[in-house]
Amino acid sequence: EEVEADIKRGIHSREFELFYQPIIDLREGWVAGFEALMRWRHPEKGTVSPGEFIPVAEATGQIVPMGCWALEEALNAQKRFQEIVEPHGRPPLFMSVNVSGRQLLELDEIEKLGAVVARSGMDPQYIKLEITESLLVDEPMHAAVALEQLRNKGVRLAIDDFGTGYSSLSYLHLFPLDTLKIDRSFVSDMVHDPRRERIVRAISRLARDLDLNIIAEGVENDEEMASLNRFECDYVQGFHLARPQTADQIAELLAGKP
Ligand code: G
Ligand code: G
Ligand code: MN
Ligand code: NA
Repeated sequence: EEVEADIKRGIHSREFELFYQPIIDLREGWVAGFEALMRWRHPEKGTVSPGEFIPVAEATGQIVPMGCWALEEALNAQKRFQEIVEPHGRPPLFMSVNVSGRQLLELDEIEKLGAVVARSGMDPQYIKLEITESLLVDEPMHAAVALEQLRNKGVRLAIDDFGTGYSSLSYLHLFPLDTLKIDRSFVSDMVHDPRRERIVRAISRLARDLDLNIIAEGVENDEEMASLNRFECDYVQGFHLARPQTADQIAELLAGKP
């Protein structure tokens, strides 16, 4: 269809780009890592957000090669960023990359992701792959096998948008997860809605009891930061801390205050 052909053209014209949003260690106050977020610099439409093209790319299967490209590109950026902070004695920065369920349908697609990791030369323990909760809920048995396969490459796995699917609580123990990302719908406005705040607190406790790292998404103000501090949340991500930015902008930021 039309969008499919436009995506194909965009890939050939190198219009897709990754932005990187800093993820902050709440206790230390420093940048601990990044989430890579795809953008499409369209010649006529301007910057197109992933919400518009990822669903199409998933339906057509184009997300499979795009996802491989994104992983490779993000790991290059991670290497660049690490080289900036390393001389300052800082721990390695992690890189978190979104992976679509469509990329995990076949064994050799997973092997391709593994090959990209191996070729990068990066230590896989600092690479996180973000999987949406819905994938785990829709196809738990397939997902368990696919994630085990990925985990065997040494990468870490994060469950994204946690809390937005149906309850996947009964499945959590099935998956070799490292990190749980609380969806921004719970974080936003939680200081004005005690119920949302209690949900965030409960998810934080759950994550701690299951030995999972926790990242709160969509942090937009100091009040939210204070609550997340009380809940002993590990990491925060949101416009209040930093917006998604180009690799060049991140390099500048890290060089300025590493
Ligand atoms: O940056 P933005 O808020 O517009 O991103 C919206 C959503 O698009 C993200 O939450 C994420 O799930 C998805 N997304 C962004 N980049 C990628 C990517 O590289 N691969 C996949 N599969 N999804 C992505
Ligand atoms: O689906 P996923 O969680 O991967 O989406 C992350 C998206 O959330 C990114 O597209 C990013 O632009 C967006 N985002 C990041 N921080 C904030 C925030 O503080 N507020 C809002 N509204 N969106 C955010
Ligand atoms: Mn994500
Ligand atoms: Na999310």
